[in-house]
Amino acid sequence: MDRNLALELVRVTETAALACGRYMGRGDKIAADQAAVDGMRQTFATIKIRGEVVIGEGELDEAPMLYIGEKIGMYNVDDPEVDIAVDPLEGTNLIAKGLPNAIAVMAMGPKGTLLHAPDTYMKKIAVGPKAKGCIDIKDTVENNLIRVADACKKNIRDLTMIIQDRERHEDIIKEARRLGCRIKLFSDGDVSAAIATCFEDTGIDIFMGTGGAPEGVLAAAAIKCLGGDMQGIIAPIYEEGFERCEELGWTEEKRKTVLGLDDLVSSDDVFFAATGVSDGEFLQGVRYLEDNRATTQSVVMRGSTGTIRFVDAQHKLDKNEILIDVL
Ligand code: VTB
Ligand code: MG
Ligand code: MG
Repeated sequence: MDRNLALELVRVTETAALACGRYMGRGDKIAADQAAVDGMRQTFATIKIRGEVVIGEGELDEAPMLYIGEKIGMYNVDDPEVDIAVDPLEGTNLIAKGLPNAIAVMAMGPKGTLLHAPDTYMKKIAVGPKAKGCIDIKDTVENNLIRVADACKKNIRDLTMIIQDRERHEDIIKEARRLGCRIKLFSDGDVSAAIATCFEDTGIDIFMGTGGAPEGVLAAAAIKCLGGDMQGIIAPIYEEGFERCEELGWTEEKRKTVLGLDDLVSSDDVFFAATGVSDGEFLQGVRYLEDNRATTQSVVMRGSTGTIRFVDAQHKLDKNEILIDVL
């Protein structure tokens, strides 16, 4: 895939972020999400790809745009065939309440390389490059923390775990506390939490817990580019999740499989892009300025070369056709 697609993808997440950033703190997560979807979809239409959404906003009947199976891009015969994973607004509750870490996010890989994860939950563990090869999702919290601490040349009490504040994580949290590990609880948004393990200045060493399976594939794309490590297990919680799994062929037997980084994202030639909507662990949120301007901060990554770019942009909202339309 052409390396210059990286900049095209930044435009996609920037537009989504600019569109939904307006909804910060307004208590309307549905309107915020819709704005992000509209912004993202319009920008996709300008990109030279033959894309198929494999991780999207849902099935066609529940999501009219960016639904799973939707064909997106300019679709010229010479354009590369790609899998697309999107979450136009990851953290709809966060933006509705004006809380940190909401992002607009997407990943792209050659056709057939992004896991078609069912729309249910995934048990996950992730670490940064230093602890690559040291995680085992089937092993105890204690053994994982011992190995990660070792790899990071730290004591467990110097490690920081990030984990979503949910009752389902009670056992992990209890165990991490018993071992003296520092813990950062977050309310929503586990894509940015998982990726934060790979940026040293976040101070976060390990991510554990059960969150969205689609979010797991998005995080894996970034972690692959950043040289970190991740494992997942498809783990429905509610009845409907179990039903969805059966429908999609994720039988009880298949759900026992430990999905490694290469199962989640099978090609190195993967792209990942995210733009901050609210301020977060590694991205600043959207700012709206005087004179119809706004700023965004994004990160774009390319797996094949391992290049990570942070892109600070200033946008003139009344000069860009798509922005005029979605804002
Ligand atoms: C997860 C997580 C997401 O919502 O899907 C979570 O991956 C849902 O968990 O990042 P609950 O059902 O316990 O709320 C997010 O946090 C935000 O979409
Ligand atoms: Mg979403
Ligand atoms: Mg989400």
